Amino acid sequence: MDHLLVTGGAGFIGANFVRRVLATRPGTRITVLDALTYAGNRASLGDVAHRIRFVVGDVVDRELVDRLVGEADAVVHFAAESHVDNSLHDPGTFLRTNVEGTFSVLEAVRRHDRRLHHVSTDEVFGSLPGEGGQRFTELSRFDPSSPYSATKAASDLLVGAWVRSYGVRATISHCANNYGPYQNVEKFLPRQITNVLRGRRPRLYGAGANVREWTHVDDHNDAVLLILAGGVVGETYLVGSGAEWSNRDLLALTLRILGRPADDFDTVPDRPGHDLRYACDSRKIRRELGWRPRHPDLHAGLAATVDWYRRNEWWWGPQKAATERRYAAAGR
Ligand code: NAD
Ligand code: TDX
Repeated sequence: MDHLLVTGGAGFIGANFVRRVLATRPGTRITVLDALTYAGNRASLGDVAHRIRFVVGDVVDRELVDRLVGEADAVVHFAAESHVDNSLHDPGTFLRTNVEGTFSVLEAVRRHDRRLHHVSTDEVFGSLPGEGGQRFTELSRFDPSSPYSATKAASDLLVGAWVRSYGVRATISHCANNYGPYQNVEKFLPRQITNVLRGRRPRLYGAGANVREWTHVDDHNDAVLLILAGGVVGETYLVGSGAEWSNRDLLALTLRILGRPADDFDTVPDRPGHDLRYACDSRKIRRELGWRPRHPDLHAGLAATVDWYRRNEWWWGPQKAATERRYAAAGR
């Protein structure tokens, strides 16, 4: 894996992935392919820009993807439209990038016989009941609720079919909610943190009873690297820290870290089709590849993340007003 092609490398998880590879495997060459949509930010790689090749381009562009894949040894495919709320208003963009974009990557890795890791989400499995402690496993059936998760599920099915029909060497991971630096301010934690830093009240959807499993972005990326190095072609791996929090409780913790009273937030109308609970059974990747979260303590990880947003308003400030205008238009 001397030369990695990282699609979506200017996004939240992709940029952290690039940084992690540069820090832990300094000999690796990296090409980032990113369309620099509203979610892509070149500044997330600003201080390491001289150590990578950055190609601004669309993952749906078959010719471009074919050339870049041919030049690399392996591909890590992060590029996607990633926000559920946006998918409710503009599903077409999600179909194009998430489905057609994955098709374009698959055709290129098929032609050049390159190793592919496809980054997916636990949202493809739909919602778990609030009670009973059930978890998604590698055998759970797809039951997506949103246009976002339906297009991710479609892309996963394409990957599986290309493995079986064409012998493409691909693996898939499904991770739960990530947190950490460089996450777009549209997402739950950065939105609430930056609201408080800007003197606005956080916004909780509905009663805040929805439960998410929070995994530090570096732990997710460690899992991706382990799968690339030792994962079995054709297999899928679920990744999750085990840290389950209701949105209400996580918001209370965030407010505490920020020194604000626990009730200093507004509730807003709930998200349509809002999945109640996600949780991954990650015993397979722990057992087979030795993955362990290095940031199991959400409180410590969240405090470090809050600190990062405090120190890096230059990074998130320019996105904030436009994001909140979009939320205001949707009544949230
Ligand atoms: P993000 O929205 O922060 O970043 C996505 C990146 O993809 C951006 O840099 C954007 O410019 C780029 N992109 C979008 N459309 C493109 C196109 N047509 N061509 C090329 N580049 C394009 O997303 P993220 O949170 O970093 O998520 C990365 C991947 O991980 C996604 O596939 C997502 O489904 C998956 N995932 C995310 C989470 C999470 O909690 N954020 C959890 C599990 C899985
Ligand atoms: O302002 C908010 N208030 C609120 O209560 C926002 C933005 C969200 N929420 C709720 C909705 C969810 O229950 O917080 C929870 C987390 O919301 P998001 O950050 O939008 O994440 P989610 O919908 O759970 O999806 C995330 O995890 C899985 C990522 O965005 C996906 O890309 C990933 O696949």
